[in-house]
Amino acid sequence: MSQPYRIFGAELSPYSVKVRSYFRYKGLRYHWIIRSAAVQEDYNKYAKLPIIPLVVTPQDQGIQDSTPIIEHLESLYPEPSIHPADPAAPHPRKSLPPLNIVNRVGSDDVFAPQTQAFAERLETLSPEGLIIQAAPCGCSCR
Ligand SMILES: N[C@@H](CCC(=O)N[C@@H](CS)C(=O)NCC(=O)O)C(=O)O
Repeated sequence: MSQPYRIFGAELSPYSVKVRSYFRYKGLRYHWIIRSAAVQEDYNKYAKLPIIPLVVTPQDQGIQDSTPIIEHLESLYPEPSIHPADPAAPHPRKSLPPLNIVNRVGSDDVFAPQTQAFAERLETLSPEGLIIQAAPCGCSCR
């Protein structure tokens, strides 16, 4: 069996959580590594930009920028699709207005949820196509 992916990220980084949501949704094996001084040397081996998330593939390649990361993985693992079966389905934000939920990966429609814990819970549920991002994270998101 191949090595799991590695995700260098942080709990309060919305882009990191977005990518981790994707891995959970796809059922892909990964190790979640909190970026810290202790792992900086390893992080530096793969990161071209000083940002998280950083995904390291089983082939030992670093990938950055959450949307390209997800697009790359989606080309490798098309099922289950992240795209709703019915493109005309009502946008989930309409039914959950207090939260900031996007139903397509790569949207920049991201804004503060009521609480991080609630977002985490919903993220765990991860219904089809839902990617939940929590912001602001306190770090410098680009
Ligand atoms: N476009 C990037 C943005 C990534 C980004 O802004 N990451 C922030 C954390 S949310 C970051 O690493 N900022 C620099 C830092 O915290 O040192 C993506 O989608 O992955």
